[in-house]
Amino acid sequence: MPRYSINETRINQTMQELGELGDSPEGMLRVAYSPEDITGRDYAIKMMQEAGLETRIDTAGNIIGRRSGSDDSLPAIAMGSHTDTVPKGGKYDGALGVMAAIEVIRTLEEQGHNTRHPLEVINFTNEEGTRFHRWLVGSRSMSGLLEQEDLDAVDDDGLSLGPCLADIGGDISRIEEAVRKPGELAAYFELHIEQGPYLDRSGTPIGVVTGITGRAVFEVEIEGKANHAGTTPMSTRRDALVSASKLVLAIQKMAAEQEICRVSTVGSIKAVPNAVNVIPGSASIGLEFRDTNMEALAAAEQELQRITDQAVIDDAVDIDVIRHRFTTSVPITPDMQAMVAEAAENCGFEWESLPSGAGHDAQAVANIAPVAMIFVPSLDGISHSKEEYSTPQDCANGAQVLLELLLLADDRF
Ligand code: HGY
Ligand code: MN
Ligand code: MN
Repeated sequence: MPRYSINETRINQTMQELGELGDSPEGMLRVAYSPEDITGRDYAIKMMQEAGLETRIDTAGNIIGRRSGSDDSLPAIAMGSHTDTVPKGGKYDGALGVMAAIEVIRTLEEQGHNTRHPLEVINFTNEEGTRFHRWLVGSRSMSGLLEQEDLDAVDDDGLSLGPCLADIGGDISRIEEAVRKPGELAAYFELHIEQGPYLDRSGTPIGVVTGITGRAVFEVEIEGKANHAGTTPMSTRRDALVSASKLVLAIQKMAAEQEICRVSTVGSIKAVPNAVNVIPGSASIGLEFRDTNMEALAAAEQELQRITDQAVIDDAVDIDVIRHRFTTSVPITPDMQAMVAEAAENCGFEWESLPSGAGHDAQAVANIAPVAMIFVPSLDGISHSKEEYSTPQDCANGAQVLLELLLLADDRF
């Protein structure tokens, strides 16, 4: 039996309320640093303060709510996730981890339970990385993993990160002040929807995450020759979009058929001048590879270079491969996995172990603290879409296990 019970109605009410902020008929629009993102951030701050947390925003824009423990000389145990979404995303990705962490604090307050460790609820900024093609920006800032390219990044409209950070209370000129050293946090726990099909298919309510995937992001820019669509003979064309399209299929085959890495995705494609009567003079594709094995990602990068070199010869185009970012995969240690499993069992839930195909803030925080992740099912495995859904019961189950995990860690660390 769990020591305390979270309030199922309340956690689902806060999920409902947060889900209305930045919502649209096409899905959630809380893209990092946008006005919609700010509405979600303001709501999270309000909920943290109502739970009695002392809130602050660090120079990277991360929102941190803190609750004293009986021994404040101990490092804090942190829980959290992110409230920013992908464009037209879902209501549960990230949001559940932040709202559940707040629900845990509210339950401890109601029960008058004072933990030994101070506790922190963290809402990390820009986990998704849509706007500047750099993800986990808040959690990497806190974990000392930010790179110069992150600071120099500009969005598709040429806007830089600095002013966006200022909009949400951060300060790029002092961003290094957000860094926390190993030892400052005793542990970090993240509840998250699975975003894949396995728990939903098996009917298992709780996932014990064994590791978080690595990821390699690239942009490929192709230069051909713009020309008249009606008068240019097929044999003399240097069509950048045809070349890009062949690369799209070859990149999909790298995972689907050659099994070089677990998954490969081309998520964006652009043609210039994007006019039906002009042969595209240039084109670009945005792509990513994922695998828990970093050697597989290295092999995927090699194959990408090979097929683009071949395209230069076959299609008489010029090609530039831009390497945006490699994120290292992170194993969850066996003892942290065992503690999540024990928390699930104490709550009376079946659980199963599985890796995360999605990236998470926990994989950055692992650089400075022990981490563990709890998954709950995603209906039909759908995520990063307005169809994303987890049942109220699954949301409550996850929050319940998060509370139990926190109490186990407070006793033992
Ligand atoms: O893209 C991901 O894996 C995560 O949802 N940001
Ligand atoms: Mn997420
Ligand atoms: Mn996501």
